[in-house]
Amino acid sequence: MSASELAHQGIKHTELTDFMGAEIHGVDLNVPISDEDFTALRRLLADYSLLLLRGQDVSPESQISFSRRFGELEEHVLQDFCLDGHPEIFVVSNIIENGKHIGAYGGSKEYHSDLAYIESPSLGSVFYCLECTEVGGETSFISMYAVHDALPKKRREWLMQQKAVFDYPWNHEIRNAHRPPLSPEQIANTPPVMHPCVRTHPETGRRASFFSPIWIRNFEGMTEEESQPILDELCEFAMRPEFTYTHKWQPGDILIWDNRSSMHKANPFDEENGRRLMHRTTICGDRPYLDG
Ligand SMILES: O=C(O)CCC(=O)C(=O)O
Ligand SMILES: [Fe+2]
Repeated sequence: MSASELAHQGIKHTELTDFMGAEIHGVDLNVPISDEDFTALRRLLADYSLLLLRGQDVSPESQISFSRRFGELEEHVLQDFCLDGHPEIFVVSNIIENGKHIGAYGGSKEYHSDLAYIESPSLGSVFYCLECTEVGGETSFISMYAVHDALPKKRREWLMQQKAVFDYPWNHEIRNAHRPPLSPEQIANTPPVMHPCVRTHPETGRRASFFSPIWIRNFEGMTEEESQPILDELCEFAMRPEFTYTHKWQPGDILIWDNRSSMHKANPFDEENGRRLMHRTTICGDRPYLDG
Protein backbone atom coordinates (compact mmCIF):
# COMPACT_ATOMS: atom_id res chain seq x y z
CA MET A 1 0.00 0.00 0.00
CA SER A 2 1.41 3.46 -0.84
CA ALA A 3 1.91 6.20 1.73
CA SER A 4 -0.98 8.30 0.44
CA GLU A 5 -3.43 5.36 0.48
CA LEU A 6 -2.44 4.67 4.08
CA ALA A 7 -2.80 8.34 4.90
CA HIS A 8 -6.45 8.19 3.91
CA GLN A 9 -7.10 5.84 6.80
CA GLY A 10 -7.20 8.87 9.08
CA ILE A 11 -3.91 10.72 8.99
CA LYS A 12 -3.97 13.81 6.78
CA HIS A 13 -0.77 15.29 5.47
CA THR A 14 0.55 17.97 3.13
CA GLU A 15 4.02 17.98 1.62
CA LEU A 16 6.63 20.47 2.88
CA THR A 17 8.77 20.29 -0.28
CA ASP A 18 8.79 18.05 -3.33
CA PHE A 19 11.76 16.02 -2.02
CA MET A 20 11.18 15.69 1.74
CA GLY A 21 8.92 16.50 4.67
CA ALA A 22 5.20 16.20 5.37
CA GLU A 23 3.06 18.19 7.76
CA ILE A 24 0.61 16.02 9.68
CA HIS A 25 -2.79 17.52 10.41
CA GLY A 26 -5.29 16.79 13.15
CA VAL A 27 -3.08 14.74 15.47
CA ASP A 28 -2.76 15.63 19.17
CA LEU A 29 0.09 13.67 20.73
CA ASN A 30 -1.62 13.71 24.14
CA VAL A 31 -4.37 11.52 22.71
CA PRO A 32 -3.46 7.88 22.04
CA ILE A 33 -3.15 7.14 18.32
CA SER A 34 -4.76 3.98 16.93
CA ASP A 35 -2.48 1.24 15.62
CA GLU A 36 -3.77 1.90 12.11
CA ASP A 37 -3.00 5.61 12.26
CA PHE A 38 0.38 4.93 13.82
CA THR A 39 1.25 2.55 10.97
CA ALA A 40 0.33 5.29 8.51
CA LEU A 41 2.45 7.82 10.40
CA ARG A 42 5.40 5.48 10.46
CA ARG A 43 5.15 4.88 6.72
CA LEU A 44 4.94 8.63 6.07
CA LEU A 45 8.13 9.10 8.09
CA ALA A 46 9.92 6.42 6.07
CA ASP A 47 8.77 7.99 2.79
CA TYR A 48 9.19 11.69 3.60
CA SER A 49 12.12 11.52 6.10
CA LEU A 50 10.60 14.33 8.16
CA LEU A 51 7.20 14.88 9.79
CA LEU A 52 5.94 18.16 11.24
CA LEU A 53 3.18 18.43 13.86
CA ARG A 54 2.24 21.93 14.96
CA GLY A 55 0.47 23.30 18.03
CA GLN A 56 1.43 20.43 20.37
CA ASP A 57 1.54 20.77 24.16
CA VAL A 58 3.08 17.55 25.40
CA SER A 59 4.48 16.48 28.73
CA PRO A 60 7.75 14.52 28.90
CA GLU A 61 5.63 11.41 29.61
CA SER A 62 3.51 11.90 26.46
CA GLN A 63 6.58 12.53 24.31
CA ILE A 64 8.25 9.42 25.70
CA SER A 65 5.22 7.16 25.27
CA PHE A 66 4.57 8.40 21.71
CA SER A 67 8.25 7.98 20.77
CA ARG A 68 8.31 4.45 22.24
CA ARG A 69 5.81 3.32 19.61
CA PHE A 70 8.63 3.60 17.07
CA GLY A 71 10.98 1.48 19.21
CA GLU A 72 13.17 1.49 22.29
CA LEU A 73 14.62 4.86 23.29
CA GLU A 74 18.27 5.81 23.68
CA GLU A 75 19.77 7.40 26.75
CA HIS A 76 22.44 9.83 25.56
CA VAL A 77 26.16 9.43 26.28
CA LEU A 78 26.06 13.01 27.69
CA GLN A 79 23.91 12.16 30.74
CA ASP A 80 24.42 15.69 32.16
CA PHE A 81 22.02 17.00 29.54
CA CYS A 82 19.14 14.60 30.15
CA LEU A 83 15.96 15.82 31.85
CA ASP A 84 15.84 15.11 35.59
CA GLY A 85 13.82 11.95 36.18
CA HIS A 86 13.47 11.33 32.42
CA PRO A 87 16.77 10.01 31.08
CA GLU A 88 15.04 9.37 27.71
CA ILE A 89 14.70 13.14 27.14
CA PHE A 90 17.84 14.82 25.89
CA VAL A 91 17.63 18.58 26.44
CA VAL A 92 19.01 20.86 23.72
CA SER A 93 19.21 24.41 25.05
CA ASN A 94 21.39 27.45 25.61
CA ILE A 95 19.63 28.24 28.93
CA ILE A 96 21.72 28.48 32.11
CA GLU A 97 20.06 27.79 35.49
CA ASN A 98 21.93 28.03 38.78
CA GLY A 99 25.14 28.67 36.85
CA LYS A 100 24.77 25.45 34.86
CA HIS A 101 23.74 24.72 31.28
CA ILE A 102 20.48 22.75 31.38
CA GLY A 103 21.06 21.20 27.98
CA ALA A 104 23.48 20.54 25.15
CA TYR A 105 24.49 23.94 23.80
CA GLY A 106 26.53 25.46 21.04
CA GLY A 107 26.76 22.19 19.11
CA SER A 108 25.12 20.41 16.19
CA LYS A 109 25.79 23.31 13.81
CA GLU A 110 27.15 20.93 11.26
CA TYR A 111 25.13 18.34 9.40
CA HIS A 112 24.85 14.90 10.96
CA SER A 113 22.56 11.96 11.51
CA ASP A 114 21.98 11.30 15.22
CA LEU A 115 24.19 8.66 16.86
CA ALA A 116 25.74 7.71 13.51
CA TYR A 117 28.89 7.01 15.57
CA ILE A 118 27.46 3.93 17.30
CA GLU A 119 27.11 0.43 15.92
CA SER A 120 23.32 0.69 15.57
CA PRO A 121 22.63 4.39 14.99
CA SER A 122 19.32 6.01 15.85
CA LEU A 123 16.25 5.25 13.70
CA GLY A 124 14.90 8.72 14.24
CA SER A 125 14.39 11.52 16.71
CA VAL A 126 11.33 13.35 18.01
CA PHE A 127 12.22 17.01 18.62
CA TYR A 128 9.82 19.22 20.53
CA CYS A 129 10.17 23.01 20.64
CA LEU A 130 9.22 24.61 23.97
CA GLU A 131 10.97 27.95 23.46
CA CYS A 132 12.69 29.57 20.48
CA THR A 133 13.84 32.96 19.28
CA GLU A 134 12.12 35.11 16.63
CA VAL A 135 15.29 35.14 14.56
CA GLY A 136 17.70 32.27 13.88
CA GLY A 137 17.77 28.88 15.57
CA GLU A 138 16.13 27.09 12.64
CA THR A 139 16.91 23.43 11.99
CA SER A 140 17.98 22.48 8.46
CA PHE A 141 17.55 19.06 6.89
CA ILE A 142 19.01 17.25 3.88
CA SER A 143 17.26 14.38 2.13
CA MET A 144 19.91 11.69 1.75
CA TYR A 145 17.55 9.79 -0.59
CA ALA A 146 17.62 12.82 -2.91
CA VAL A 147 21.40 13.15 -2.56
CA HIS A 148 21.95 9.49 -3.42
CA ASP A 149 19.68 9.73 -6.47
CA ALA A 150 21.33 12.93 -7.73
CA LEU A 151 25.03 12.15 -7.18
CA PRO A 152 27.02 11.84 -10.39
CA LYS A 153 26.89 8.15 -11.38
CA LYS A 154 30.62 7.58 -10.93
CA ARG A 155 30.67 9.07 -7.45
CA ARG A 156 27.50 7.23 -6.46
CA GLU A 157 28.97 3.91 -7.56
CA TRP A 158 32.26 4.65 -5.79
CA LEU A 159 30.40 5.55 -2.60
CA MET A 160 28.41 2.32 -2.73
CA GLN A 161 31.69 0.45 -2.40
CA GLN A 162 32.88 2.47 0.61
CA LYS A 163 32.76 2.11 4.34
CA ALA A 164 33.73 4.90 6.71
CA VAL A 165 35.07 5.09 10.26
CA PHE A 166 32.84 7.16 12.55
CA ASP A 167 34.78 8.32 15.60
CA TYR A 168 32.95 10.26 18.34
CA PRO A 169 35.84 10.95 20.76
CA TRP A 170 38.05 12.15 17.89
CA ASN A 171 35.32 14.56 16.79
CA HIS A 172 34.60 15.71 20.36
CA GLU A 173 38.21 16.67 20.81
CA ILE A 174 38.50 18.69 17.61
CA ARG A 175 35.03 20.25 17.45
CA ASN A 176 33.54 20.31 20.96
CA ALA A 177 36.43 21.83 22.89
CA HIS A 178 33.86 24.23 24.50
CA ARG A 179 32.18 21.26 26.24
CA PRO A 180 33.67 19.32 29.17
CA PRO A 181 36.12 16.65 28.01
CA LEU A 182 34.73 13.11 27.75
CA SER A 183 35.34 10.88 30.74
CA PRO A 184 37.37 7.68 30.26
CA GLU A 185 34.06 5.80 30.60
CA GLN A 186 32.36 7.88 27.87
CA ILE A 187 35.36 7.29 25.61
CA ALA A 188 35.24 3.55 26.33
CA ASN A 189 31.50 3.55 25.49
CA THR A 190 32.01 5.10 22.05
CA PRO A 191 34.76 3.22 20.21
CA PRO A 192 35.16 4.03 16.48
CA VAL A 193 32.71 2.13 14.24
CA MET A 194 32.60 1.34 10.54
CA HIS A 195 29.45 1.89 8.46
CA PRO A 196 28.60 1.59 4.77
CA CYS A 197 28.44 5.01 3.06
CA VAL A 198 25.19 4.13 1.30
CA ARG A 199 22.45 2.36 3.21
CA THR A 200 19.25 0.59 2.32
CA HIS A 201 16.25 1.94 4.18
CA PRO A 202 14.77 -1.13 5.91
CA GLU A 203 11.15 0.06 5.51
CA THR A 204 11.12 1.56 2.00
CA GLY A 205 13.97 -0.43 0.41
CA ARG A 206 15.30 2.85 -1.04
CA ARG A 207 18.98 3.71 -0.91
CA ALA A 208 20.26 6.78 0.89
CA SER A 209 23.74 8.26 1.17
CA PHE A 210 25.17 7.85 4.65
CA PHE A 211 28.01 10.22 5.46
CA SER A 212 28.35 13.32 7.55
CA PRO A 213 30.77 16.23 7.85
CA ILE A 214 31.31 15.31 11.51
CA TRP A 215 32.36 11.97 13.03
CA ILE A 216 33.77 10.49 9.81
CA ARG A 217 37.48 10.27 10.34
CA ASN A 218 38.41 8.31 7.22
CA PHE A 219 37.16 5.94 4.59
CA GLU A 220 38.17 2.32 5.02
CA GLY A 221 41.70 1.74 3.72
CA MET A 222 42.37 5.47 3.29
CA THR A 223 44.19 7.99 5.50
CA GLU A 224 42.47 11.02 7.06
CA GLU A 225 44.38 13.24 4.61
CA GLU A 226 43.08 11.25 1.63
CA SER A 227 39.54 10.97 3.01
CA GLN A 228 38.73 14.49 4.18
CA PRO A 229 38.85 16.24 0.74
CA ILE A 230 36.44 13.61 -0.68
CA LEU A 231 34.17 14.00 2.32
CA ASP A 232 34.24 17.78 1.85
CA GLU A 233 33.26 17.36 -1.80
CA LEU A 234 30.39 15.01 -0.89
CA CYS A 235 29.13 17.33 1.83
CA GLU A 236 29.27 20.35 -0.45
CA PHE A 237 27.15 18.45 -2.97
CA ALA A 238 24.66 17.34 -0.28
CA MET A 239 24.23 20.90 1.02
CA ARG A 240 22.85 22.18 -2.28
CA PRO A 241 19.54 23.99 -1.80
CA GLU A 242 17.65 21.44 -3.90
CA PHE A 243 18.11 18.79 -1.18
CA THR A 244 17.67 21.09 1.81
CA TYR A 245 14.68 22.15 3.92
CA THR A 246 15.05 24.69 6.74
CA HIS A 247 12.44 24.68 9.48
CA LYS A 248 11.54 27.95 11.20
CA TRP A 249 10.37 26.93 14.67
CA GLN A 250 7.30 27.97 16.63
CA PRO A 251 6.79 26.82 20.21
CA GLY A 252 4.58 23.71 20.09
CA ASP A 253 6.17 22.38 16.90
CA ILE A 254 7.32 18.78 16.85
CA LEU A 255 9.56 17.46 14.12
CA ILE A 256 10.17 13.75 13.76
CA TRP A 257 13.12 12.98 11.54
CA ASP A 258 14.31 9.73 10.08
CA ASN A 259 18.04 9.45 10.71
CA ARG A 260 18.28 6.66 8.12
CA SER A 261 17.53 8.94 5.19
CA SER A 262 18.38 12.46 6.33
CA MET A 263 20.90 14.71 8.03
CA HIS A 264 20.18 17.83 10.02
CA LYS A 265 21.91 20.74 11.73
CA ALA A 266 21.01 23.65 14.01
CA ASN A 267 21.33 27.21 12.71
CA PRO A 268 22.92 29.93 14.87
CA PHE A 269 20.94 32.41 16.97
CA ASP A 270 21.72 35.03 19.60
CA GLU A 271 22.79 32.62 22.34
CA GLU A 272 23.76 35.46 24.72
CA ASN A 273 20.30 37.04 24.85
CA GLY A 274 17.81 34.58 23.34
CA ARG A 275 16.28 31.46 24.89
CA ARG A 276 15.86 28.22 22.99
CA LEU A 277 14.63 25.02 24.63
CA MET A 278 14.05 21.71 22.86
CA HIS A 279 13.33 18.21 24.13
CA ARG A 280 14.58 15.30 22.05
CA THR A 281 13.76 11.65 22.30
CA THR A 282 16.02 9.40 20.29
CA ILE A 283 14.70 6.12 18.91
CA CYS A 284 17.04 3.13 18.76
CA GLY A 285 17.82 1.82 15.31
CA ASP A 286 19.48 -1.08 13.53
CA ARG A 287 22.88 -1.60 12.01
CA PRO A 288 23.11 0.13 8.61
CA TYR A 289 23.44 -2.22 5.63
CA LEU A 290 23.44 -2.01 1.85
CA ASP A 291 21.85 -4.77 -0.13
CA GLY A 292 22.08 -5.70 -3.75
O1 LIG B 1 19.16 22.17 17.78
C1 LIG B 1 18.84 21.74 16.67
O2 LIG B 1 18.19 22.39 15.85
C2 LIG B 1 19.27 20.37 16.26
C3 LIG B 1 19.96 19.68 17.37
C4 LIG B 1 20.34 18.30 17.00
O3 LIG B 1 21.06 18.06 16.09
C5 LIG B 1 19.78 17.19 17.77
O4 LIG B 1 19.24 17.40 18.85
O5 LIG B 1 19.89 16.05 17.30
FE1 LIG C 1 21.14 15.91 15.85
